[in-house]
Amino acid sequence: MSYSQRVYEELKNKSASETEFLQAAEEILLTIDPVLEKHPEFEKLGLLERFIEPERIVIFRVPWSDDSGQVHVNRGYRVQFNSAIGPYKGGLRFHPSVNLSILKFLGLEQVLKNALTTLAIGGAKGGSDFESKGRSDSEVMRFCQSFMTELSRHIGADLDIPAGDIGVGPREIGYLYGQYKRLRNEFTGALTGKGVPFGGSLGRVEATGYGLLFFMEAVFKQNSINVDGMNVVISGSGNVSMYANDMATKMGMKVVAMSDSDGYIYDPKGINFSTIQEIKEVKRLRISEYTKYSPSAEYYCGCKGIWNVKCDIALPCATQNEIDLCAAKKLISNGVIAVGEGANMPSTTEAINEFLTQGVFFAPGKAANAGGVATSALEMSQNSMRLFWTKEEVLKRLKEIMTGIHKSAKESAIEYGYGYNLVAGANIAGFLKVAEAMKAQGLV
Ligand code: NDP
Ligand code: 2IT
Repeated sequence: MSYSQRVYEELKNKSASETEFLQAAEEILLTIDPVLEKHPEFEKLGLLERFIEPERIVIFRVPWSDDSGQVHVNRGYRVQFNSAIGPYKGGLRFHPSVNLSILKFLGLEQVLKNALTTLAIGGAKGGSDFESKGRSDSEVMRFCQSFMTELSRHIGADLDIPAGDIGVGPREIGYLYGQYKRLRNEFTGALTGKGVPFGGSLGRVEATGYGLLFFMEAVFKQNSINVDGMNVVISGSGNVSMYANDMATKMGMKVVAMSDSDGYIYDPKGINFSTIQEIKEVKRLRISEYTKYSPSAEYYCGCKGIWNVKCDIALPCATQNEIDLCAAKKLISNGVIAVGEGANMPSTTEAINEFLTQGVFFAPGKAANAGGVATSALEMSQNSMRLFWTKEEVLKRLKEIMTGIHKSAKESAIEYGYGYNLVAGANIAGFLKVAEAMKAQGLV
């Protein structure tokens, strides 16, 4: 049994119920064998065992009261996964599905993703099983204040810097930051994704969606694909999806379908970014509202059906495991040529294997969606310098970073015998950087 297989078997015994975490760990462990063969010393150093074990996990109670005075209790988490190459960095997710398995998978992916950005950031993830849908702004504020009252003991500008993820956008980051500042009595960059007037970076709100398209542009260029007029399907309609739509449209593609967790819209004329922004970001309504703005749009119940829509390019930007084998097969039979993951682990293992064996160009999330955290790191730099860069400056750096990630994933894949396999390449490039840092820092 190889070193990676042994470590995976041990992990399965130890964490049997953590299915998402096991899924993410398996994908990484099973692609880095050629690296482990080249570095036999890693086994004696227990490098893999340490790599897949979070450095620290904090779990805490979050009590808050709703507008009627009723008390609710949610569970809060922060998984500080790895600090070998920089302070812990990664988003907070507020969604009823949140549990330790999901946050550990997200934390592990974040470690490699952050390494790929080339910036000095370790990996973390956190959040709560809180559902903000249907809650008033003051309820969300009280929840955020309670959450931060505990979290503030564990984070800091040089220690751990949370940001947004599902259910945590500029509104939540604003409330979280206000409470952090009040408790710590200091104005430091302990969160990213802040509002621009109080230390946020221009371009951060667009960064993940734009970054995904910059990454895909590198994939298209590499493979001489002309995307002009091509049809794109984007799942979700939140932060990542919305700005993916904006940049895909700006690059000459046509976004024909988008979704939320209730259903999806199809518009053969192309889905208008500003309308989606108005519905989702400003009014916080459901995607079905879109049909009121566009007579050519149709709404269908059930979010999974979106993968039946014929497209050239699919950009899953909602949540984990939204593309299963059946959806992958449907996309392929409808002629999809490229899949770019804006979400974290939106394709199941079986779906990824299907894309790779059928010759679909596949961009894995930890590489393709790294633009958000990379721009968060640019926000940290600006906060430390107490300077602001222009949006042009930030987007220029973002594009360079995304092109660089594509290059290093491609080169690592080729060097270790995988050909143009960006899944293996991203895992190898990210892992090598973290592993070398861990090795140099001794047994910690
Ligand atoms: P948002 O909360 O802004 O939007 C999430 C979108 O996905 C909504 O349309 C939501 O629909 C839908 N969604 C959420 N959960 C589910 C579910 N279980 N089933 C179906 N649809 C669902 O989140 P983001 O856009 O920030 O994040 C989307 C994905 O991108 C996540 O995987 C996240 O981890 C990843 N990501 C985010 C980054 C960022 O900077 N924000 C950076 C890198 C990756 P509804 O409104 O109905 O809940
Ligand atoms: O998954 C992710 O990379 C994010 N949610 C962004 C994290 C960040 O720190 O900006």
